Amino acid sequence: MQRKGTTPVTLDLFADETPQPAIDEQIGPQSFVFRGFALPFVEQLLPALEAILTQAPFRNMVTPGGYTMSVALSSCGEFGWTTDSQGYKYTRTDPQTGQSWPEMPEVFLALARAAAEAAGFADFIPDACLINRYIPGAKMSLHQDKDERGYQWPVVSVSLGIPAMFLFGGHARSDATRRVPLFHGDVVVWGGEDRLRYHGVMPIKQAEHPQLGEQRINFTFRKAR
Ligand code: MD6
Ligand code: FE
Repeated sequence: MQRKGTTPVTLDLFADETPQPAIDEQIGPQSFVFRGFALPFVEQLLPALEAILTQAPFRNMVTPGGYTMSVALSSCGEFGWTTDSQGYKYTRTDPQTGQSWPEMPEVFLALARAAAEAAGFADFIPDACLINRYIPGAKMSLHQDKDERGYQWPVVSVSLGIPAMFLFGGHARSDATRRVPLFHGDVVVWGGEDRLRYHGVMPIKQAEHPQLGEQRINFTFRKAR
């Protein structure tokens, strides 16, 4: 599927980076990578993110298995995703402060809605946005996003900052994975029959982004309830 207004491949001969593939990809029957889709929103996303983080700072949570995640997490929206020794769950309040999670900014909603629509899921209204910070070396093991109450809505994942190699697998952990490089501004949407596919992120390589420095920020929007 080619989105209207898709950027053609351009080679900037003056850029010192390897040119990034600017081509949208379909990575499953109901899964898409939209290159640079978030770029028009970035100028508004970053200050909104800063405001969220003053209320709900990044923290490294502990999984039920007792392992401290290398990815630091925060959340905004009606529900936030947390993990502790008891398990994974969505909560209305931040366990660290006892306060409600910060409200989801309009620009976050607008971006998630537009990306879901481009993937064929009209009228997506996420009630949870998980915010992840990856520093070089951080990774996310293969997993399914399955703590939501239903799976009729997609997951919308926005990448900002330094690049990552996203792994997109099948319905069994042992299924082959496809490697999808993700760059600043890219958005991945998976839903419908692909909603429960295993996915993960390979260890982040050392790099520096002009706006975000040595980090990758990822937003994943879901409908938790
Ligand atoms: C990504 N993140 O960072 C994809 N899932 O590109 C995830 O799949 C994810 O970062 C659950 C919890 C945190 C995550
Ligand atoms: Fe996930």
